[in-house]
Amino acid sequence: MNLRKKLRFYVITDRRLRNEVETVEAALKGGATAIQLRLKNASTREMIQIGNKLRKLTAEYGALFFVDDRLDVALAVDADGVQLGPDDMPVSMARELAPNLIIGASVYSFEEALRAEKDGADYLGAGAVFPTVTKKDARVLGLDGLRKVVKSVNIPVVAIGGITHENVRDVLKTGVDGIAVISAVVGAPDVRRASEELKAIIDGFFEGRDVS
Ligand code: TZP
Ligand code: MG
Repeated sequence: MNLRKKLRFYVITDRRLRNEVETVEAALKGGATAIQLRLKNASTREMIQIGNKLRKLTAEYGALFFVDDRLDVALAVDADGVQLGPDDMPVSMARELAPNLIIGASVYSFEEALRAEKDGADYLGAGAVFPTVTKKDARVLGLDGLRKVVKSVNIPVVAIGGITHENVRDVLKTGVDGIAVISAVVGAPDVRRASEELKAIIDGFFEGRDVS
């Protein structure tokens, strides 16, 4: 499995915008290569129920499946990986408990990026690239900050935060391996179509056919 390639187009759920299962099915039809269940303030039982459904769907489409914050839920639903931020279980501990899971670290600064790589993360979710209403407390890295992170680590980097169809090419030019989005896809009137359009830009860029 080529992790860098599988991280190219990463869609994260947000029930403030749309139901998880409906979102994920449409995003997968539109070409998402990775999906993350991000569910704040839900019961563990509900996370597992939804996680099982998303695991089945992502397997059908050959996409990776990650669970945000919760190693226990990731293991319970047989996800491919878990996404851990600065307030979650430390990466090194998760690695010991779940040696076969892909571990993504959410980083909001250059220093956090270096530390997460040293701690053994498999990839970084780095952001916020641009200010975003989806996660108001996220520090803004900017394109220059993102470029610096990409240059300084050897593990794959997925950019997140305020990425849209309009600015995605600028983000890709920093050298990231993938793009993670919530609003641009989950908040779009037609999730499948928004996914297809974003996927075409991303694939076009990586295949050297960027027309902008
Ligand atoms: N982490 C950093 S920014 C962000 C997360 C979860 C929100 C991304 O959402 P959007 O709507 O694509 O800006
Ligand atoms: Mg988190």
